Amino acid sequence: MAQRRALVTGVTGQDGTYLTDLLLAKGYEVHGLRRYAASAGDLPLFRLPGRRSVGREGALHLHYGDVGDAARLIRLIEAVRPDEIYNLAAQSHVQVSFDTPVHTGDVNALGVVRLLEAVRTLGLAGRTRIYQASTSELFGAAAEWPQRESTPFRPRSPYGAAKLYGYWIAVTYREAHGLHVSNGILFNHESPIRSEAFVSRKITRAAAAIAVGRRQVLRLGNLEARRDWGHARDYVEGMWRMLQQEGPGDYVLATGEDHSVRDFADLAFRLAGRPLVWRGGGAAEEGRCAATGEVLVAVDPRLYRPAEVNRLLGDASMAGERLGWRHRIGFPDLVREMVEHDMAALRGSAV
Ligand code: GDR
Repeated sequence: MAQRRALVTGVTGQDGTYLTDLLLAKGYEVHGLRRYAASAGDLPLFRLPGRRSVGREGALHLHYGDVGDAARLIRLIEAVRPDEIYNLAAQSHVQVSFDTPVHTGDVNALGVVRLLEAVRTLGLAGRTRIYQASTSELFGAAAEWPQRESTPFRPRSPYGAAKLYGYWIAVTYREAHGLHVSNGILFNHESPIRSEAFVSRKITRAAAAIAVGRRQVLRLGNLEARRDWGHARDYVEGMWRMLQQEGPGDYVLATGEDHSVRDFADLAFRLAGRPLVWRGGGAAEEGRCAATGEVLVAVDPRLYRPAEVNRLLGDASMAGERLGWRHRIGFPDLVREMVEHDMAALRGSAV
């Protein structure tokens, strides 16, 4: 079989990195779309712990561009003629979307239709399969747990509202123009290369820094929020499986377990050797060092969101039945891997 070609937008992000590693390891030629930034360093792929694609760097091609630029997308897709496109480019931060709603809509909503329109215009509907990065934020305030493909969407942020458009325009292009486009409705997925802008890595980095005496306090927002946290390595495997199906579809990927932000902090600090005891409640809540009583975690109400998504919990049984997908890495192993990585990095034995 001829070598398969994939185009990955958002190639420098956490998921773009894990997915590129997976695709290269499977023998794909991978084309990555990245935005130009004068200060951008090395591709995160080259620093990925446990990388499987060593020796296949020659099959990776990077292209500058942006899903905001329709002409660029058309030229690039025409040149690459990919078998598979993974649209991972996004303004991915929910809180930031409240401050940048128009930009978030431009990238997360209109970016999707620019890409789909490029594939359609180029007459590649019969050739190119597309993965659209949809999200559990579509469920937002839905009052049904666990959430599955049939749960009504009720987004609660400019991020979620923009992703809702992305979801439906993908379905529309499938039904109207016959594109093989699938939505992955992914619940939160983390890893040692997650940005600190997200609560998981913010916690593990801080727990490690506090444990080695380089920092004193971690400030968090809502400790009660509950999420279904999995590992990004498992989730990119699910993305790939969606595009190996004869027909397109929409699939939830989740672990089926939820934990609070407090649970995450509790476990991370325990693994870092500084177990916490919790005192107070709401904005006065504190996580104190069980041994010394020092305050290690404090609540900062400025980190509360204008509208919060209180609880997300997914049911991935459809992905289990149709894709043979199941998460392998559970919550304790995820948190352990992240804390161990951050402790090792701080001790100078960086991975
Ligand atoms: P989320 O992830 O919004 O679920 O979106 P994030 O880790 O940012 O927040 C999870 C929950 O933690 C609460 N929280 C804090 N969050 C951050 N970032 N920083 C804090 O200090 C903090 N304290 C408490 C939040 O209020 C929230 O309830 C992620 C993104 O990757 C999206 O792109 C993706 O679509 C979804 O996951 C699935």
